[in-house]
Amino acid sequence: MPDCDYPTELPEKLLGDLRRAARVVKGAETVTVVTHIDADGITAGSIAAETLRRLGKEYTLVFEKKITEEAVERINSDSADLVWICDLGSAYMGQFTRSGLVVTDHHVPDPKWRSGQSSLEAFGTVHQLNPHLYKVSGSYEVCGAGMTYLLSKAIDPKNQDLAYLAVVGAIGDFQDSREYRLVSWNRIILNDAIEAGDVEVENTIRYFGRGTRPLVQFLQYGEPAVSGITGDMQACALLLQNLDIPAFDETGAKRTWCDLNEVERALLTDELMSSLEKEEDRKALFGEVYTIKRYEPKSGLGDAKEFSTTLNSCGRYDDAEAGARICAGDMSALEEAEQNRKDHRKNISQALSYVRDNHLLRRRNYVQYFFAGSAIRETVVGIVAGMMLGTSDAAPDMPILAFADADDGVKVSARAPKSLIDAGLDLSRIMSESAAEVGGMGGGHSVAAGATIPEGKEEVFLDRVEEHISETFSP
Ligand SMILES: [Mn+2]
Repeated sequence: MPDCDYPTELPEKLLGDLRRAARVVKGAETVTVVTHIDADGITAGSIAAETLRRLGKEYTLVFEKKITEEAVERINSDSADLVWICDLGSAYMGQFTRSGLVVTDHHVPDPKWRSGQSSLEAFGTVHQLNPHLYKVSGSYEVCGAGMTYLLSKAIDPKNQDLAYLAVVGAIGDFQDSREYRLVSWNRIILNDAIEAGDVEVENTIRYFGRGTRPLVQFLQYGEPAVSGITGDMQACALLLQNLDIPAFDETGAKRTWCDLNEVERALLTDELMSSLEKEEDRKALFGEVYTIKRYEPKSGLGDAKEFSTTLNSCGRYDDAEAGARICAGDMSALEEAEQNRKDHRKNISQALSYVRDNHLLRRRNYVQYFFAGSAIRETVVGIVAGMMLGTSDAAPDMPILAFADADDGVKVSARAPKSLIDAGLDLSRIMSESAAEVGGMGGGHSVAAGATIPEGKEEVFLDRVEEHISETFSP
């Protein structure tokens, strides 16, 4: 799709709103930053924290898995002059009663707040910066870290050197999965990062793990799938052999995509591209990737996708702080992250086998689902659901819902195949409405959404979800 379909400049209204919010941040002496634990949240929180550090403010950085009633209470009673919430908060605007609040988020805002507006806003102390308020998508046009960066830059243009973190956040939130590249406000932010000399755009194979995955696994686990190669380790090794591309270097170390020379890359690209029949798959396979220039490819931080995966693995294992230290350039935190990442891989593959070996996947008319109970961590159950969707056990044309025990009820993670999204399915709305109908809370994005519902309501919840889906697709 040509660039002209997306804005290449930020709207005046946003710039005005950013300037007003920037004044509030600059006017505060003490600030509490509250942010989400995923890659987008960690980069957002890091941008906010660094911005405040540069301003000489007294600040603390707090991570929340999500906004619970207790979190709302903590935010409302926080004694800091200002609470700056990143990558969270918009859905709960109506519940915040404090003055001194800035929210930089991209999730669907609380509709009541939108129409009614908080009375505090009249005094200029509550500012919500969210793309939905400007009719811009929060799924592929800008993320939480992006909104946080835009405010950071409005506070001081010198903060352009933090733009690369917003690029990492956007990639972490799959904002490139619609066009296979960053577009719209994300593109504007990307251009800032390029101009600052921090990011380079490369056109190449978009498989995960350019710098860290051994070549065989790079091919084996790549998406989109290439028939005869994907999922088949021996076929991948054989392909490399046939193309005369050594899988090991002279020292016996496994080579990665980044180790390949131009000729080797061209050969492999050509082989993969010519094996794909669908134009859409070819677009997904070959396109933009984002290189973070300050880091070595093998560090796990040299590519935006790998960087965000490192941060996500920190967050999922209750160590978002290590992620924030990495964003601040503290390389001792990388070792911790590496351990987190190993645990993460092991956990996910064990969880996936658990669901498959025990034949937990069930099918209804419109959805497939499984109950993981306490066998799978609620923080990884969504990934497992997404991976299940790609296996032969699952129906390829149905949303998948995964249930796992959580501290405050039952966590539901939902993923939908792209074909259904293109046909108009909005998981975010369905999860939010269905959850509300059984006394829970939900939301998220159109392809990936979640909810927390009271224990014992699982079946009723599934009924509600099915009703909403059938309404979407009935004429
Ligand atoms: Mn986000």
